[in-house]
Amino acid sequence: MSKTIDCFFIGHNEMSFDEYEKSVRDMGVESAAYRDLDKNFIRYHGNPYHLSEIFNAVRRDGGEEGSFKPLTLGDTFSLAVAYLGTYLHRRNLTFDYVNTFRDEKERLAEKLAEGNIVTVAIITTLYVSVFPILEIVEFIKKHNNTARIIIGGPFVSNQVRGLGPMELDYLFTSVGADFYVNSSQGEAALVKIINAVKSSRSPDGIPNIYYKTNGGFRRTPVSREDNRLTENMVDWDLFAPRVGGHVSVRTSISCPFSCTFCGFPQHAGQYQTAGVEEIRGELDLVDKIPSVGSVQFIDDTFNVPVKRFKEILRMIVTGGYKFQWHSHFRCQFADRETVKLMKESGCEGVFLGIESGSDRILKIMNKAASVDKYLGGIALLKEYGIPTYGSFIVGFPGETDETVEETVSFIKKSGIDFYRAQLWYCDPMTPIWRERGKYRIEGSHFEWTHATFDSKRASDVTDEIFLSVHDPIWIPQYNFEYDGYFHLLHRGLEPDRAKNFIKAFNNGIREKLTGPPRKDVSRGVIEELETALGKINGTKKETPKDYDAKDYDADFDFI
Ligand code: B12
Ligand code: SF4
Repeated sequence: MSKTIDCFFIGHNEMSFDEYEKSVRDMGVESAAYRDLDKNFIRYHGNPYHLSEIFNAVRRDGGEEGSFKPLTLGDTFSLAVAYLGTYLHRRNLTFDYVNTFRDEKERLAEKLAEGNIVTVAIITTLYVSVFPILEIVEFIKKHNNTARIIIGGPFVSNQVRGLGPMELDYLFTSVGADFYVNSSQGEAALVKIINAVKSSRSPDGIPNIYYKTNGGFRRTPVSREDNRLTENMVDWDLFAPRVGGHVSVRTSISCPFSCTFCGFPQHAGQYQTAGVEEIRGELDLVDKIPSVGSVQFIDDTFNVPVKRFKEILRMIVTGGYKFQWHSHFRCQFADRETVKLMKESGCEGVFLGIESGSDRILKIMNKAASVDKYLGGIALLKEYGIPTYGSFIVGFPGETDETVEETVSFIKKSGIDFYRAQLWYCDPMTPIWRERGKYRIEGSHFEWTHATFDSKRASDVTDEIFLSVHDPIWIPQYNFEYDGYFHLLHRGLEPDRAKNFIKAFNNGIREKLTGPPRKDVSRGVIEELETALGKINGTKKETPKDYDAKDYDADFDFI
């Protein structure tokens, strides 16, 4: 009998895009949600393909099947698995994992069948629907009937915030797990659940959970977890053999700002940061992993406070690390010294949450920024050759035709390399909701009206921007985002080719939105895509040999 695994983590389940597109289409092709999704895919061989899938398809059709590893979200190692695994390991609990469900089903089935797993934990970082979770639970139950199933993470917290007690009980019962953890963290609850299961104790005294009883799910009292990031920097040595080209690192939790369209700081709890020495410790481990070429710092405001950011950058420069990095960046705080250090430390690009080109809207958003400051920051980044991506919101309360014009003019003239505009998502969990009387906000989510705009018009305007502004380059969101651009580069595509590939894909979407209805994208667009990919220089930066679980099982000394 192999050693007991106290907790088996299941990372991201990338659902079939075909089914996802159908489920959103069921809301109506004129719904704002579908129109938003429509700018993320083209039709090929009769099916919808998002940008990563079309990259995979064009390369496969070009005859690269053998050694080719498809581009998926799993290319970035799950930080939740890394973080929770480290946390358990430091508490003498054993763990194992699959980084992605879809790609590692075979291994997962084998592991589940061994019968030595105490609990299975389902990570929900990127789920906005229950379907990927249902598929995982069904799979677990098919292969194992003793392990207790625990679900936590953002999906669970979102449901708890949005549903009433009866709906929640119905959802939890239908999903079929034994425990649900409601916390923006949840690692402390996880340890307590595992220990309770191992010693057959009642989980009743564990805060922030819902657990199965004969009469439905029992909820325990809420008490915010406040685990210190500095006490749980990820021990990448535990994962090194199975990490590919990309990892995420976080140096802070939550955010010190309070933009009125964003509920993140409130959910994520008190803002906390790790010190430079702790970050150095983690980056030393990351850099030791031969395959890692790119680090994404996931902090929402990595460059604030500025003094701390410069210290981190100096540390990276001194460390002489081999990886490049990208992050979110608040460019209104950019100064020459910072940007120079960014370049020297291997910054490959930044994501700018610009949101609007109108000072009046920025004020309503409480962005603590101005158009002038943005322009100054972007100019500096450009001077040092750091690629920039700007993200914009259309239709925020206060928006008018004039402010939209200001935003369009900003997108065209600011000098950013990439952008995307998205209609405002009216989330009742965000600060602006408290001012709904003032702005006469009616409806929510993707269907809303307010005193000066409505979601239908915002969708029209967003389409117009997409159709008319070709430079900078629009980057589709679904399964790609700005991050996807770096993945293309690290797979050996030259920047111009990667840009041409994205442009060709956008041309396919424009053709779909404006041309006569057609079953498939035109041959002309496919040729553009093929030309952009050309012959990829696969030897320099291609992700290393495909991961094969069998090669690495011997390395599991943490189990
Ligand atoms: C990086 C990132 C991405 C990258 C992911 C790259 C990758 N391959 O990993 C990209 C750009 C692809 C992405 C995409 C999306 N993202 Co995103 N993303 C993030 C970001 C910045 C970091 C995620 C992360 O790694 N966090 C670090 C880990 C450690 O935190 P965590 O997952 O919350 O896990 C902690 C706890 O929640 C808990 N936990 C998690 N799972 C479990 C399970 C159990 C059992 C337990 C006990 C605990 C537990 O333990 C962890 C340690 O405390 C977050 C914002 C943020 N700062 O977290 C948004 C975020 C996760 N994304 C979000 C969204 C909405 C999306 C999109 C849906 C956007 C869209 N409309 O397309 C897509 C979804 C994917 C897709 N189909 O395209 C939302 C929320 C998602 C949700 N589940 O509700 C977030 C929170 C941003 C926000 N403020 O709204 N994203
Ligand atoms: S949008 Fe970004 S900076 Fe603003 S509150 Fe949200 S996480 Fe913080």
